[in-house]
Amino acid sequence: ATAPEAGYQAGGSPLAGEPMYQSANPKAPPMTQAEFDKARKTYFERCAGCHGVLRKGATGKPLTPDITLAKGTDYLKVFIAYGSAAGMPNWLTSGEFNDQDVDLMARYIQQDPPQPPEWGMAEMKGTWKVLIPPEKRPAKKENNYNIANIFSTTLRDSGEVALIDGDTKQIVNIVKTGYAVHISRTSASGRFLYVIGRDGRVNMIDLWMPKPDNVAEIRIGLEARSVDTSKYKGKEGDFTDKLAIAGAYWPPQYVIMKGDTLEPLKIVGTRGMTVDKQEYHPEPRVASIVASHFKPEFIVNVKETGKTLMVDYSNLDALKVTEVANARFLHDGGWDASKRYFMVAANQSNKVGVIDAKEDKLAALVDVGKIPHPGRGANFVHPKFGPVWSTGHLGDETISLIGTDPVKHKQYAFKEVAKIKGQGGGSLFLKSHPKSEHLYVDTPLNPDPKLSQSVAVYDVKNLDKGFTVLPIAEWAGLNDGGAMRVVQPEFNKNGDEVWFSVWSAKDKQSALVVVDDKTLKLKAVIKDPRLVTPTGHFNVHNTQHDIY
Ligand code: DHE
Repeated sequence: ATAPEAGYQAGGSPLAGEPMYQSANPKAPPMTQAEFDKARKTYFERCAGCHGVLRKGATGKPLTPDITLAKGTDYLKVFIAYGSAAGMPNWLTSGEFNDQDVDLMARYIQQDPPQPPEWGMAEMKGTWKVLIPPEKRPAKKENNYNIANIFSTTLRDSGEVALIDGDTKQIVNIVKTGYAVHISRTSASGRFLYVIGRDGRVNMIDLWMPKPDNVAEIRIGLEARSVDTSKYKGKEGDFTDKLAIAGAYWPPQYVIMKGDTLEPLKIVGTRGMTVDKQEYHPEPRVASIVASHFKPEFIVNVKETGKTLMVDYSNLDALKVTEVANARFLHDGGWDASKRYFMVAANQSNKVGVIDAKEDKLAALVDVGKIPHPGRGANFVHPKFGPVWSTGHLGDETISLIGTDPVKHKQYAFKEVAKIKGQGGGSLFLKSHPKSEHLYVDTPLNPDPKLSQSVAVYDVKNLDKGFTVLPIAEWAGLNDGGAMRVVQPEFNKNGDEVWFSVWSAKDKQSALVVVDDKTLKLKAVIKDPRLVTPTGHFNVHNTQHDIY
């Protein structure tokens, strides 16, 4: 069977379209130029997400020629065709590849990996556009929207975000962004939204405009996933809306930009040694980034080296980076309720690293279930364990609760204090809210449509009671028969309703479903032909204040 992660990779790397020089390895089976070109495209679309651009391995095994040549074509073909229990998809038997494709890919991965181009200051400046300069922007809010309750919804396959008024449920604007757009984050003031596409394009949207729209954009790399903005205000200065940061998968680097124009100021590469074996890694991708509330610092999580970088942005000319040893394959994460501890999933290590943002050190490495995937996680107060942060898992059905209060609940702090049973594996996101008594857990990558189309809800005061199932996709009332996945709970500003995406294929109807948090009843369904492949959604207020 195909592992859930394979579906998760669908969409492919934007590097597939980049020109690359491909040389033949004299020891490898021969290939024509046309075969190379076809295989390279397939590799970036299907394989690079797990095995890496340079095939050094990440969630998938390394596939460098020293390894693949020793295995040989016949051996490799079996793996590609039938997959493995460790998570390799069965490309032939699933019907995605035919026999020729399998043979082609088995020969291709014995060649030297081609390297995509670098992307430095000149390339960034070449793509940087200030569409509306700061002095021409509104001096005050020029619309009647309650902008704190606007949702920025990712329209993944149309390369846009939908800005939706959370009060009226009307679409405010559909804004053009990067390819296979990924996440939105807000500035510290809540006025600006920053959106990153998988192609490394960052868009900056001004919510004070009569019709909120792009005011600046830039490409910070050829492939990327994360963006955030400076949030520190204190004795070392007021950095509200001053800086933005984006992290790239390729080239492996992060860039700090001016918060009002996206002018790139400082680029820092992440190539280097891994945390455990201390081996050189040529493409450590930048995963989640958050802004510290304690210090003028960005917290940058580097996937393949397993390091968390505390980047002090107070003096970019004498950049101080504290390198905290964490665990490999850092991915997504969020703050605990006090916003002192950043909880980040080291997904293939089955651990959550706890970063103390006040002391700039690792507070703990907590063993959890198989492939934790929290999004930003969910915080709530447990009757016994006190404040906890929680994560679901891609690889099993459990939800892990980790105590986060080292003062009043010391014995539970930074330990997995409970494992609760969920609907099934394939969970991506879960959410609660300080005003809610519920915890919502999605399972969009579960192979059973019943589970991928519904969510589990728990009463946080009575977790032993088990969960209630909300049939979100059914409530959306979409009748065109396509595959649907229900993804990412997100609360509104008041914390009394929860939004979900019903994510259908690009050519099929999708919807957003809004649930009343008190009654767990359907409150609204938002349908519009412009809502193409909605996935993540980000409430301005909750994102601005890191409430989850
Ligand atoms: Fe994401 C967050 C990377 C696939 C929806 N995703 C993140 C973060 C990273 C990441 C590093 C953390 C960003 C941060 O906090 O700064 N995502 C990746 C991948 O590498 C991966 C596995 C494969 C890929 O090809 O991109 C991937 N992600 C997906 C999807 O298929 C999802 C479900 C749908 C989509 O829109 O593409 C998806 N990822 C999200 C969302 C968040 C996210 C909604 C933010 C969650 C939040 O609450 O903050």
